[in-house]
Amino acid sequence: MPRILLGLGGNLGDRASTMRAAIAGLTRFLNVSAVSPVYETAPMYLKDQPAFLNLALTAETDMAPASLLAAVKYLEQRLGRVPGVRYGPRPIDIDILLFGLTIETADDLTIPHPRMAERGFVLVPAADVAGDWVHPVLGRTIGDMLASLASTADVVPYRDQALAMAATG
Ligand code: PH2
Ligand code: MG
Ligand code: MG
Repeated sequence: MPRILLGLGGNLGDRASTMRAAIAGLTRFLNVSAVSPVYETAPMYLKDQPAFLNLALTAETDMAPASLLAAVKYLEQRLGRVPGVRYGPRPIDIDILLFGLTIETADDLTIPHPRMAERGFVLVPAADVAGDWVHPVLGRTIGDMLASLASTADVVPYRDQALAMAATG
């Protein structure tokens, strides 16, 4: 089965319980194989908003990328996400980062995720669960991309790991 890497983030509401509910929701249609620790991260791009919680997970699925995207969008909505400004605050964001060796460029879905290589909040947790995974476009591992970041000082382990991880059992 194809292996996928997802990035989760959120900065509105009860961030840890939303993260936990998101993991639980994903396990209903994906075979989740590894969940990273949770990190508290400074907002990128739009800096004047609350701090995020971020994590990454790997899973296996037979779904097609477009079906996976639809399922993930539905889950985001169910967890309270409403349309908002780009890069702005949201209770939950679930991004498809890598999908096996798939390279896809559609209007609503680009795989690999086009901005993952510049994001500490993506690469730090992703390296915990998929450090050796080679990005099919850049030809570099996640660990290697992480090592190229200027700083990851604003990505720190969240104080209460148990809160978010309880869902994975
Ligand atoms: N998501 C964004 C924009 N900025 N910053 C952090 N720290 N974490 C995020 O998940 C995040 C962000 C848009 O998806
Ligand atoms: Mg995103
Ligand atoms: Mg998204």
